[in-house]
Amino acid sequence: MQIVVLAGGVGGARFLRGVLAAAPGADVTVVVNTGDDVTMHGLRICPDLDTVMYTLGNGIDEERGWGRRGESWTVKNELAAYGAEPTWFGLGDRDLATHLVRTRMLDAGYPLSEVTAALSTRWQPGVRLLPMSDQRVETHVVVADPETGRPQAIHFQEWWVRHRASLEASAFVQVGVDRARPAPGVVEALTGADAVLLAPSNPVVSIGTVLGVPGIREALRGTAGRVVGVSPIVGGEVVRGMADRCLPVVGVEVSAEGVGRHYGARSDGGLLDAWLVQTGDGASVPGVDVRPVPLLMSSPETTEALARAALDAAVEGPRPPHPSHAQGGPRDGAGGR
Ligand code: FO1
Repeated sequence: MQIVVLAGGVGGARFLRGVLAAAPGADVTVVVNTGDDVTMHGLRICPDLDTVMYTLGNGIDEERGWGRRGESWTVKNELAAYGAEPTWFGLGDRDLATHLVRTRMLDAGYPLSEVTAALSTRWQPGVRLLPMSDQRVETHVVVADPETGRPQAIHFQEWWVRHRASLEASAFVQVGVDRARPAPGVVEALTGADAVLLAPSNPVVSIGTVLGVPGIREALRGTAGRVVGVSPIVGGEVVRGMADRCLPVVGVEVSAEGVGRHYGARSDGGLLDAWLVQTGDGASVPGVDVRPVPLLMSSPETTEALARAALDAAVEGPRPPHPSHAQGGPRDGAGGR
């Protein structure tokens, strides 16, 4: 079975663990957001690629959800002793080796997709890890300058890490996306997939950024298989991250229904054939097979069950919309879980 997953950082990486557990023999390709990428202290950092690679390679710090387990911060502290900005971004000693190898390969002219494949040789994530593009795309956030009140754009990492998304954002701009092309293998993987899954990642700055690369949305909509999304919003709340700070900026309600309608029905120019929402989160998304399932990835078992529900939705044909589903009521027998 050919599975393609669009993913961002922490939520996407956790979901992928479930996909690998639910479909051990499948051929899984992950198309990862690179809009969070940033250059700091002269090094190119790819947070979402690294989070997926470390998580599936069993090197992630589970508590933080980013960076390496058993990390130390000697270099970070030495940089701070020099007053070398940015001091607000945590670069761990082990993590630095990844950025040093990646930066050296990029400087030597290797495209990001080849660099990622080389780094994955060590980590063996068990999936084909593809950046959404080999061209640089960076998400910048338009905020009001604290002194002058005038709009200014800051890098997503500064907004998220330095300011904890506390600055009111008026827009997200994916700098360079117009010149970006899907990385090698992305379109082919999407076109030939039996199942395309939208991980429960940030619909705006992660999934949205991937879909913004010219050619990716079209390839996804034209896929041979079914497209199944997993809501990142549970009970009107974001489980982790800052989707609740991002969705209002693009005029989307912070709810499973809001995000489902934002992605839209594939039969109506949108993306989704099916949409997994938290049991009890009534969500009506016209033209989409909405399936209430337990969404919280609180253990390997629940994560695997969620991934299996997504794959079930991908392999079963469209089910007749059942009135009880709209209210997240009990499952019917046919195809229910
Ligand atoms: N997130 C933080 O909240 N604080 C940090 O200091 C930080 C450092 C960092 C370094 C490398 C890396 O790959 C990720 C890092 N992150 C940090 C997480 C990162 O901001 C997020 O994972 C994504 O960009 C958002 O999904």
